[in-house]
Amino acid sequence: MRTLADIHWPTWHAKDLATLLFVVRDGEVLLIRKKRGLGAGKINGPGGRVHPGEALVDAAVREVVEEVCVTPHDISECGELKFQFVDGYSIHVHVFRAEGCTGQVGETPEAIPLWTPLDRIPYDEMWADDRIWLPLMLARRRFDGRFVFDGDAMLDHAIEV
Ligand code: 6OG
Repeated sequence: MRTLADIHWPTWHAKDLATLLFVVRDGEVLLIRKKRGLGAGKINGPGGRVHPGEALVDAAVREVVEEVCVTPHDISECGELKFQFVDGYSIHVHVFRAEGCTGQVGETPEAIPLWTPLDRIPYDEMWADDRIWLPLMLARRRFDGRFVFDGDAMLDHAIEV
């Protein structure tokens, strides 16, 4: 399994369901340096796995509170990302955007918060897929992306906007 065509997408089900939530405020976006879990060391948005029975948006908010200590508000879902790894792991990520948050960001055992100017997003330190869809999220364009990864390497992708 190396390409999108090797996967039967209509019946594809991810092993894990997860979220990412980006607070976008005053020309900046709230990113994190992830300290543990999948993608540790990379810069990403706050997010993580959805608990059984939990609503996606509730999971997205919970993860931001847990990882960087602020509570996002005015939230909208802006896209979906389906990742298949060649080792058999798969994860389906729902991406949200928030127009603001309350509280003050703080570092936690999971993440270092990084308020980042929108014209200085550090794509070189992020997952390879981010530069494909993150600009769409910032432009409020809905997306549905599918990706094949081998570890950190993106082997194939497609995105519908
Ligand atoms: P925890 O290990 O923290 O949940 N995630 C990805 N994010 C991006 N941008 N690209 C990827 O490409 C990703 N794969 C996973 C989703 C995993 C967190 O990592 C995100 C979750 O927020 C492969 O429980």
